[in-house]
Amino acid sequence: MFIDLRSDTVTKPTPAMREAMAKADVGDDVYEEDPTVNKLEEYAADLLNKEAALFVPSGTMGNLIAILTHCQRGDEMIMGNLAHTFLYEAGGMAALGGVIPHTLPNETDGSLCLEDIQAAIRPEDVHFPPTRLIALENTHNRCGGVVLPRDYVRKVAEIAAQHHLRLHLDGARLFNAVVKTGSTAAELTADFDSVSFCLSKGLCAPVGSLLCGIHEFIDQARKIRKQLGGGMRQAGVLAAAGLVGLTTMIDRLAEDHQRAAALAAGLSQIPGILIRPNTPQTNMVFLDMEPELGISVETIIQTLKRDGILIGASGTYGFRLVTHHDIDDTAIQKTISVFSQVMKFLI
Ligand code: TLP
Repeated sequence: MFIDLRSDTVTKPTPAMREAMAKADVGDDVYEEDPTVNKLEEYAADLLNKEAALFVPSGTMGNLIAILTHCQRGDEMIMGNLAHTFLYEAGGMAALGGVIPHTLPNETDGSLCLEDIQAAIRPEDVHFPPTRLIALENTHNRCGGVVLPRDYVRKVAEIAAQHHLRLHLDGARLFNAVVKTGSTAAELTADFDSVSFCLSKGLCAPVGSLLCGIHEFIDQARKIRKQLGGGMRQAGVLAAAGLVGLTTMIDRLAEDHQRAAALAAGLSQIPGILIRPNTPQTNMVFLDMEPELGISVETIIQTLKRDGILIGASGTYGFRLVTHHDIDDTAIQKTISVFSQVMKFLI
């Protein structure tokens, strides 16, 4: 059995989820007749204090549907150069929506400089694509699983409102931000026109995300989900697991955060290893090797794998280790000790 720290996406459904899946009431969700999906959507909308929600197969599809719903072909959206939607969603916004990503450099805290945002908004001019949307991410994955400050979000929302732009949140790990800050999901998402969040990461459900917003937005989003082939039929078996995740697994994320802190503390003692500044805040540990060691990331990944530990690469000299439900204290201690031996051996 591997200690799999590559991502929290690797979590398996819990016994309670499997039981709920087996017992789920189902119907045809394209007809909006799946009672369990309807229950999940209502629960999610209430939790975020939004009018409505839509169950979608993945975080990637949630973000894509949001973009396609807010934007027309040729529109521009403002986002971070380290945003998941820009880096890791296969360019869906451009490939399928003809939407142009206008990227701005992400600061280390996951934010975009407010002046940069102001400057990126296009004035009305025949030469320019219209700016339609700003997208933020919370927690911010590539910036280290960091939490976006609420007062910052408020300021971005003010800019968006001044310019009649829509504001979308990729909240794949929104509940990690909830647990970290002690704010409610509704508070953290109040300023956004649309929010997507994932059930299949730290919350352990096998599949699915929710896209939330006003009724009119969700009605259009439902049509676009159908266009993309994301209309599911007896999806209640999946929604049932999602409901278990949302009702019982949120508080538990605090354990992942504690273990990430313990992991970072242990790894920081290893010569040649540098934990990225201001991290970990939630369940992700990002670290770099001192470049002068001349050790390749792949060598470390393969050596650790031989010892039963899976981690991911991040950049030329770096790694990402993500804690989750299947990582206990013993796994943390073993990872620190094996990593330390491997580094000693290679230096
Ligand atoms: N992120 C995955 C990989 O794609 C990198 C991971 O292992 O972290 N938004 C954010 C912020 C994400 O981190 C992810 C998944 C998604 C969206 C997409 O979710 P899925 O995988 O459900 O399409």
